[in-house]
Amino acid sequence: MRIESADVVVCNPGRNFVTLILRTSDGVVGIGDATLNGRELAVASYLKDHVVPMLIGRDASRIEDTWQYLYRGVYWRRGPITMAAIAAVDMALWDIKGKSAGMPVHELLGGRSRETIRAYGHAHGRDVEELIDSVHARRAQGFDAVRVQVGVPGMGNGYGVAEGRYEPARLGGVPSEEVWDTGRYLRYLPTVFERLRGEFGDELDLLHDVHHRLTPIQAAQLGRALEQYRPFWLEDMTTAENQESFRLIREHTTVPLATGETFNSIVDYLTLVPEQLIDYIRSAVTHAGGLTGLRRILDFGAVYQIKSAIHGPTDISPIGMAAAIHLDTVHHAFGIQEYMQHDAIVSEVFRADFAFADGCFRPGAGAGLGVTFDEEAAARFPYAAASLPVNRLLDGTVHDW
Ligand code: CS2
Ligand code: MG
Repeated sequence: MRIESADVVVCNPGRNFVTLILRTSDGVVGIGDATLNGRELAVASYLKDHVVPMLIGRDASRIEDTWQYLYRGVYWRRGPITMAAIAAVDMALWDIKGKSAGMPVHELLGGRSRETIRAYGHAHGRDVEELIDSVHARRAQGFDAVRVQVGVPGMGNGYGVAEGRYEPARLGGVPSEEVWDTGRYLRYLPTVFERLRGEFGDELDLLHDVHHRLTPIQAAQLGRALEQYRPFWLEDMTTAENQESFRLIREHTTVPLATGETFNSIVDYLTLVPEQLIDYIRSAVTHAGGLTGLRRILDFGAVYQIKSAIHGPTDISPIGMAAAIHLDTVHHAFGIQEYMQHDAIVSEVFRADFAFADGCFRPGAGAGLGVTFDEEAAARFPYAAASLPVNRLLDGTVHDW
């Protein structure tokens, strides 16, 4: 079975997505997600101009060889653009293999290790009252784990908080700007967790995303201050380019730590994992080289009892979500799956067969990834430039977003 042709489709049913379509000589079609928020056109070009010419004529059954061919064969390894492109090819080839075998991808990966896949939802509010209402709404959907983000008084809408639905990329080729003050945040957040525990008790798992904004010692302070509220995890407490910085956090707090949504390679974890500096691996199938790439990372983490928490924001398409759910179904070191929930309009283009109910996913039984991509519908939603915000401190210094 040879790869005969490929298309790269950038569409915007409410937000931009990048989809790779591979067509084979046997008439089997595979699809993959290559969405990289705010850099969609860069990945689309990498695929169209550099990867697709390498794929035409290749044996579609050779998933591992194709992965290595695209990873080692291109010299310039790793990075978000490259690994998102490789991820899309990998997902499409697993989709083709499943369709050819008449089996869902999770059967190809080794079969079920669990019946349900626990998910966590997103709650946010401009203030604590709005946040509490948002948590109640997630509880009503059956979530027993909820990520909580809240505006900090005097700082407008902080990270993860927006009018209506939260979509991090804002329309326009130039980023919008947000303001941040770490001191106010560190003083305020413990009062929010105090209030949430008072409202929801101890059973509900509360997650929080710091989104890279603290120094290691500030992260240690926050971890200590929140320990009494038993967070399920604190995510991206500091930027992890310097993986060793997590040593300082670990020395001071036992709060579980999650990081890695901006990581795209096993190399990004070479200090964090063996030194057990984190408890959850956050990379996405779509950003970490696909099922082939991410499974390697999860296997590495499992040696150190680190669990998966595959990234599942709205800037991962339903194809990337479906691939994540297939891997969640199989991998022994499963922790939890993020589910930010796409707007209904997205299902005009992408129709996935996985199910969500009572706070959990159940994988579909359809062959391959179990997602259909409607190219005609996609054409009704053309790309629109959108950018992630830039964050500045009160004195104007650019800060991590
Ligand atoms: C967030 C993401 O879901 C999360 O944990 O960090 O929503 C992140 O803001 C976006 O993926 C950025 O595109
Ligand atoms: Mg995050």
